[in-house]
Amino acid sequence: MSPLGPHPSLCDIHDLMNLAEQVRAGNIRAVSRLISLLEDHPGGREALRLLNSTSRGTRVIGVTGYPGAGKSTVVNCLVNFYRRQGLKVGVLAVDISSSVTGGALLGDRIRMQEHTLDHGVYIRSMATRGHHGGLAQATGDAALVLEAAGYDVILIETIGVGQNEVDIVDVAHIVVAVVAPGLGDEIQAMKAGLLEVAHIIVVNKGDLPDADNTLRDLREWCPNVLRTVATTGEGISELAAAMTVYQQSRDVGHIGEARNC
Ligand SMILES: Nc1nc2c(ncn2[C@@H]2O[C@H](COP(=O)(O)OP(=O)(O)O)[C@@H](O)[C@H]2O)c(=O)[nH]1
Ligand SMILES: [Mg+2]
Repeated sequence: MSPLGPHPSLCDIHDLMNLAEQVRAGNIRAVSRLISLLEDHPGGREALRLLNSTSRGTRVIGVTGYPGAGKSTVVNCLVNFYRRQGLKVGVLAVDISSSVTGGALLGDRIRMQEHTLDHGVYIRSMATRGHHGGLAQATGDAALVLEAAGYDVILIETIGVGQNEVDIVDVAHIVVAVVAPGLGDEIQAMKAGLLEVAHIIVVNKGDLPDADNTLRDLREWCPNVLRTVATTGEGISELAAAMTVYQQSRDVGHIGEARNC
């Protein structure tokens, strides 16, 4: 069977090697096939070894937060930002439970359509159902495939609502929590969970009247809090700069494993 067929035979090492070679060449169809293969067959991880990729310094950025906070809109802005820098960008949208997110994924697809003609952007949703090795593993594997295929930045959108969430900290180098203003008591609950895993907190919807209060509240407790208005792109370059600063300081060992908050 062709390596670009639905499921290359796992027994046929030549098919897998051929697929791996096409992934390394940046072939988008081959990238999709290999990610699907890894999702459906835990044994397909052998294929990851065949990728034989050395680290390219790809940045893996996790964007998490409650539904409706503006994660997808922020991700969309970051895609535009990195594309303007000429970087290849992969987006993995993790849909932990379609019953929770409802039609959000469709909305995301429509929003992301502006990128679909751009070969420098690869967008994929990772759904819970049918994943043998767990969603965190499937997402981590997909990130490895994208890195081998030459992507410079990988953005992973997850919903941070509770125990079901992907353990984004294990997959991403940097975790950005997106918060909308006016959550009140929910913010207190988030401090104990979602915000604790974040390196940077973004108060999105900075155009709403409550944004100042939320910013002030969070800044008392975490130094790395930024305001964005993702619908206009305001604050996105500052967010990208803050992520670069964070990664540089981590790379030279100033921060180590410690969270900022
Ligand atoms: N007023 C305002 N609305 C926003 C902003 N960012 C996103 N939204 C809106 O909030 C809604 C949810 O955004 P979405 O990105 O889908 O949130 P997600 O569920 O966290 O991915 C959409 O209707 C967006 O247009 C913002 O900065 N200001
Ligand atoms: Mg979304």
